Amino acid sequence: MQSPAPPGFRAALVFVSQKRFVMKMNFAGRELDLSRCQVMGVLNVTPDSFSDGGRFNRPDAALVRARQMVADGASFIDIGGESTRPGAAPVSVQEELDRVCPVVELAARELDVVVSVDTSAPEVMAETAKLGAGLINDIRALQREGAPEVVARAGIPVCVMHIQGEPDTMQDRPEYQDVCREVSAFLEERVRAAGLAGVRSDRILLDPGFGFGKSLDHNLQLLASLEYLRSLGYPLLVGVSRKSMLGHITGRGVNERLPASLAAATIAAMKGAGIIRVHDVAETVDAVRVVTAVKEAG
Ligand code: 8Y4
Repeated sequence: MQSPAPPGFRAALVFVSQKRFVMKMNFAGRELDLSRCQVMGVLNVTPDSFSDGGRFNRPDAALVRARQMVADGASFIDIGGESTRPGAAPVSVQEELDRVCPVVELAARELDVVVSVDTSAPEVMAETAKLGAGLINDIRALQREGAPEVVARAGIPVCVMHIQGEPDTMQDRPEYQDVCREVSAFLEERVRAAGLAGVRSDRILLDPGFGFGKSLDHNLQLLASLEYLRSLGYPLLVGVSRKSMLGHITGRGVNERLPASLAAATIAAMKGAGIIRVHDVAETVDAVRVVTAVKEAG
């Protein structure tokens, strides 16, 4: 059975039959239907990401990787210049701009894809929006001073992700009374802040933030209850690819987690995620196509 149309998304909901609706969102001129699950490829542009032996300069090497992900079926490329791994050195805004901007500009100009920018810095949001970015992906949920206003002015969608604490210490002792309710309440509060700054409600995506201040049990409860978060009325973005929750379940190292990642992506797609953020685009696109085919038969 198809789920009922979520509330709060009236403008962009188009019913195509009694049973089915499409949830369209406009990303800097590219319209995508998020009622069919889309795949977002991860493109890190931290200095260790492209040791290319001098064959390409760094932005060109990143573009080669991005082009392959588009050929593999990605609708989004998520470009990030800040490592959020615990213990990673903080990155200055200027350094982040220097890493991210050349790749955003190239990808937006050269590729048929929505360029997403993984950043919490309002300066990076503003600059990359000018260069053609179609989505801001903020793991800190627009909590930096001025971020909601910048996103409102840029006029592009934003993904608001739940995080408990700061990346450096978030995994020390994550604690919740009721993780689903608390994640949901946090996201609703951040949606409210975005709305007060002028961000339109048809430009908001939500993300439970798997692994961001959560134990294995917290992550599992959230994935099991993804429909509950969807009932807030916004499309969901989900990132589980290769994450340590999958390592805890399977006992596998980070480079042996593709089957587990595909299982988790399949579950998220079945439970209504609009976008899945992954490292392995081609494989995930196949998994998601199976989910979409089954949904459209039902
Ligand atoms: C191996 C490699 C294992 C990387 C884990 C990881 C999310 C996100 C990240 C997410 C949204 C990551 C930027 C963490 N995760 N953005 N970003 N949602 N919206 N770790 O879940 O991939 S980085």
